[in-house]
Amino acid sequence: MSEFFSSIPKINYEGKSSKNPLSFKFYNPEEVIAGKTMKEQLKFALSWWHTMCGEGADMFGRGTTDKNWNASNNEERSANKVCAAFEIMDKLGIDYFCFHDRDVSPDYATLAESNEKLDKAVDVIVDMQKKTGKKCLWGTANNFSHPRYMSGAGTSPNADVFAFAAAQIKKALEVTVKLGGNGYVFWGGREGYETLLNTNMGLELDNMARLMRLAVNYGRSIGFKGDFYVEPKPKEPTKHQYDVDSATVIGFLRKYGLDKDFKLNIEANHATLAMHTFQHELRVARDAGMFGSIDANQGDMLLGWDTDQFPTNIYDTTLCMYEVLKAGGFTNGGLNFDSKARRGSFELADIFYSYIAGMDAFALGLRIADKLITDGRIDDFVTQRYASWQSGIGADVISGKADLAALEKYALDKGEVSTLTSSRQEMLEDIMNNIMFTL
Ligand code: XLS
Ligand code: CA
Ligand code: CA
Repeated sequence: MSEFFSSIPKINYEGKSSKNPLSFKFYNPEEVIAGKTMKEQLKFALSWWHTMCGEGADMFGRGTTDKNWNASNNEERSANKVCAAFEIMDKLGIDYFCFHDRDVSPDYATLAESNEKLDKAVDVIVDMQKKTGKKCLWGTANNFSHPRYMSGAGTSPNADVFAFAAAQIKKALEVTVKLGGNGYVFWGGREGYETLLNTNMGLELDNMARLMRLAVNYGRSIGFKGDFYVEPKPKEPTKHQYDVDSATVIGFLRKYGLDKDFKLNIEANHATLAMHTFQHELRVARDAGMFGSIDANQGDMLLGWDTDQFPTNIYDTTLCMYEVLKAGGFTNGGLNFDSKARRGSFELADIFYSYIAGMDAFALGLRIADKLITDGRIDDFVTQRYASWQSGIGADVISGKADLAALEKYALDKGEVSTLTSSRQEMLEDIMNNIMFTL
């Protein structure tokens, strides 16, 4: 197999004092943090679309990076892409990957031909998996790029479009199972609307749930035992996307009885677009018992779109890993880099610098999150802040013993709330900084 990145060596952990840009400063795969190796805690995955396909095009200009992988036609490109992806994973020590069907192999003239060519590319992946032991984190179908999906896939007004989406999902599920994937993602790229003047919202939502139920039934029938995920996102490309945020998605899944099969795949930048913090979205999922997987990237607070930048913000990675540790860690899910190097970072070596930055940012976040938890000051503060629910009237409310009349009597007898305590936000932020910067 030819090497695509001959100037890049295997990336090793060299510790925080290293000045070698092609080394990890904080990610030490075999080091145990919070009871598991960093590799097991973080479960890093390469995303096929941005890493292997994204050439840096935006609406004002074409791509700046060549991702043709020395191929002379589409089939060869798909096969070479597999080799390049496995070389990246090998050099960075990444064990997992995730993909859309059309990242692995593009659309051809007919669905039958697309399926046939996809099978060929998947065979190359299977072969590489056998040689390397790399695993599939999740698969998905691209039900948003083809013009037929202009008004959605599962929520299209056109039943033929729904049928094509279903066919693509069936095939993507088969491929995911073949690759041993433990996850299957629904991201509702165009599942939403631009104006209610032309939209039957009730029917569209019912149909989306129908499509998901069909996917669950078929997936289970072919031996898929992993988790289905919904990835919330509020906008872009559609003005109003149905899967706005975690809370909305959880309500949807419960309404349609899909909550036993589905969990959430939370993306940092989508949280930003939904006007939430990344931690908020993770907490909502965790509290509902539906935390599944993570698309790790960051947005830009000054830009209102999905910039998919490699994560370097340590506050975000820390609070993310705090939620992951509190959720008991990943099970079927993991942490994939739904991120791309900036358009100006156009050299192939930038793929490595980007992943190193992202992996180190999450490794550092994991280290600090573990310290936040073992330090205990923040958790103790929260426990203390809610202490009034442990006994007396608080405990009576929780047990259901206190009705409205009992609460009224309690309030009348007391005359006024006796002790209000400060929320101490600034003190807690200072504790967090203290823990972060004395690591
Ligand atoms: C796009 C989404 C997409 C999903 C998978 O905004 O993040 O990349 O992760 O379809
Ligand atoms: Ca994503
Ligand atoms: Ca994204």
